[in-house]
Formats: sequence, C-alpha cells, structure tokens
Amino acid sequence: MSSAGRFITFEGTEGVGKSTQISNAAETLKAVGVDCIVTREPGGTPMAEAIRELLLAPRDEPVNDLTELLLMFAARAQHLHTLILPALEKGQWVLCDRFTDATFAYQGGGRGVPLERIALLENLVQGDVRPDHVVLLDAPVETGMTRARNRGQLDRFEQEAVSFFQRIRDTYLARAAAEPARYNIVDAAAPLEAVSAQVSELMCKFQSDLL
Ligand code: Z5A
Repeated sequence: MSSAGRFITFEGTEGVGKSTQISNAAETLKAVGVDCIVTREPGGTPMAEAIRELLLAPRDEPVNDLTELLLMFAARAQHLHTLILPALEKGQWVLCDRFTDATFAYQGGGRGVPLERIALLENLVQGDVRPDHVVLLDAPVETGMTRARNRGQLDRFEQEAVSFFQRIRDTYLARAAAEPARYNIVDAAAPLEAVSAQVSELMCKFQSDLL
C-alpha cells in the first residue's frame, strides 16, 4: 500500500502466539524509533469491538456463514476507515492482530465460503489497501490449540474441531506460497525466545528496507 506508514499483519491459527509476538514486534520497532500502534481484528474501535463480542460469543442459535462473513467485513470497514488509514496517513506503522487473510482462512478455508465471494467484499471494503507485510506464525494445529486451551473458557471459534483448524492452516500456507514476497512464515512451534528473535529480525529488516 502507498501510505507513508507501514501496515503489518500477524496471522495464524489459534494460540500460535500472535498476541505475544505483536507486543514483541512493537517493542522492537519502538526501540529503533518507529512510531507504531497495535490493534486487532475483529475489533480495534469501540464499534468494531462490539461486533467482535457478537461474533465470538458462543450461542445456541446457529450462525449463518454469510452473517459471520458480513459482520467480519462490517467490523473491518469501521476499523480500517476510522483507525488504520488515518494512522498510516500520519506516518505511523500499524501492527494488526489478524486482518483479511483470516477471513480467507477461517470463513473461506474453515467454513467453505467461496474465496471469490470474499475477494469481492475485500475489494468493496478495502479498495486497493492490502498489508505491506504479513507475518504468518505457523505451527501444527495441535500445538496452538493446546496453548490456547490452557487459558480456559473457549469462544465460538475455539469450540471448532481440529479438522476446521487444519483447513485454516492449509489456506494460510497456500496464500503465503502464492505471494512469497509479502508473506513471512515464522516457525511458531519453536521455543518462545527463538520465535521472538525471528520476529524482531523481520521488523528490523522491514525498517532497513525503507532506508
Ligand atoms: N476470525 C475470523 O474467523 N475471521 C476474521 O476475518 C478474523 C478473525 C479477523 C478471534 O481472534 C477469532 O476471530 C479467531 C478467528 C476469528 N478465532 N479463533 N480461533 P483472536 O486473534 O482474538 O483469537 P485467537 O486466534 O484464538 O488468538 P489467541 O488464542 O489469543 O492466540 P494467539 O494470540 O495466537 O496466542 P498468544 O495469546 O500470544 O499465546 C497463547 C499462549 O501460548 C500464551 O499462554 C503464550 O504465553 C503461549 N506461547 C506463545 N508463544 C509460545 C511459544 N513459542 N512457546 C510456548 N508457548 C508460547
């Protein structure tokens, strides 16, 4: 994307360490003088966070795939236009915990919504805005599930089966393989210090590439 700031997203299946690594990335960037903000999807603004609650709450009523898809993009439209784009225009770097790759992976790969339908909404909501870099934290599905489940109560997505998360992982890896210049795959099954070192190195590279 063409704004002065950089837009970096962190992706992966549940529990791979996105929240942990986004904090590490922000610390690394701040230490080298980069002005950055951290945000997340679904969410990031009060209204988008309210949509997040709707999406994550376990409920008895079956959730239609299209309802879920449209709510993801409704939250994204609000987040993108009121927080992400204004920050990028000010020259800030935006580190975002999940973005549209998650929609292709979860609603596309996981739920089976045709990818072309997701691409239509991507173009409608985002125009030509895409992350400059995607950091894909990749680990076997069971590794992330064990880490996430140790935290306790499960949200509506976390209650899905291993096969659902396997399709999500496969979709992420296929997207990364199709566009290797923009996607950076990090081995998230490695010990925490090793993953943090890889992510910090990537942040320094993204910054030095601009000099
Ligand atoms: N969703 C969707 O369907 N479509 C979309 O378009 C979008 C989202 C945007 C909310 O996401 C849900 O929305 C998500 C997909 C869906 N549902 N799922 N599943 P979320 O990002 O809020 O929730 P999450 O993916 O489940 O994230 P998480 O469980 O919070 O995990 P994480 O951020 O990747 O991991 P973490 O909190 O940093 O780490 C988990 C634990 O592992 C923690 O105790 C760490 O200390 C530990 N950890 C981290 N790294 C390591 C290493 N390397 N070794 C050992 N232990 C580690």
